[in-house]
Amino acid sequence: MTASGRMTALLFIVLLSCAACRQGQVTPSDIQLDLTASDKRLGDSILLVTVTDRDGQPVANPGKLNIRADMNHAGMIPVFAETDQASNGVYSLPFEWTMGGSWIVEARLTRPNGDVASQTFNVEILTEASEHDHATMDQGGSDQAAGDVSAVYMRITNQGASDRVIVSAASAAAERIEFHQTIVENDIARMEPLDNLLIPAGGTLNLQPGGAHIMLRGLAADLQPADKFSLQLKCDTGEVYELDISIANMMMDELNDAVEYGDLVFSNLWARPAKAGEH
Ligand SMILES: [Cu+2]
Repeated sequence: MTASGRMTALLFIVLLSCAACRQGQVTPSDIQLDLTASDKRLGDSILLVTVTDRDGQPVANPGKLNIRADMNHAGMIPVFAETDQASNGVYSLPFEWTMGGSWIVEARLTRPNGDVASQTFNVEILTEASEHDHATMDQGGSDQAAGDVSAVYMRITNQGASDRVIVSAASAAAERIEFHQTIVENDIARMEPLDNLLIPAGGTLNLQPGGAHIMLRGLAADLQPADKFSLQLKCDTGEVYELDISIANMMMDELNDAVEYGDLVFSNLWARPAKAGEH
């Protein structure tokens, strides 16, 4: 890239960076958390988390702050940070955005008395390349709202002696369902279609953020955290597996939802919350 191209790209990034927007709230009503990032480009940044009371005044001794940042869709391993050093109700944490894309950042404050206040924020880390990929993925789908996609993750273990191939998926929750693989190049994640999902004999396939996943497009209704929907996976043997998918912001430790169909064991079935588009 030429120097002027680089400048243009930088300008592009700066123009497209939007403020972190508050997403969900699980917090005692007398504590308010706010989060801003000094830099919303790939790489080093500083997260400023402000703790105020119900009158909007800084909280003097807020407690211990934990940060967990997950990528919304084409995700990677979560990034964690923690500190107990606040100055006049403001925490300042060095942080690294490891990928371009949409992030969900959870700020969790443990008060000195043990109370927990937690708040999640959406942060867009945009790059010229990720914008391009986004446009490529969405072509032909200009009628879709930005939130009109979700991804399903799960673990599938094959206890049998022969390979199994999942050839298609269907659900009343979405118009179109595709198998994707997330590819990371130059710190940018993009998705490539997969023809099918192979679970080798005696092996396990993990569908997870940053890897293979089942993509839902054209949602029939909002996918709300704590709700469930059903998904049917069709095997090359002709069998159809009926699965309950939990909707969650990020992977739970254990959902204890394992279900067996013959040699196959499905577990940790979850999907990202998302808003349905206008239909
Ligand atoms: Cu995808």
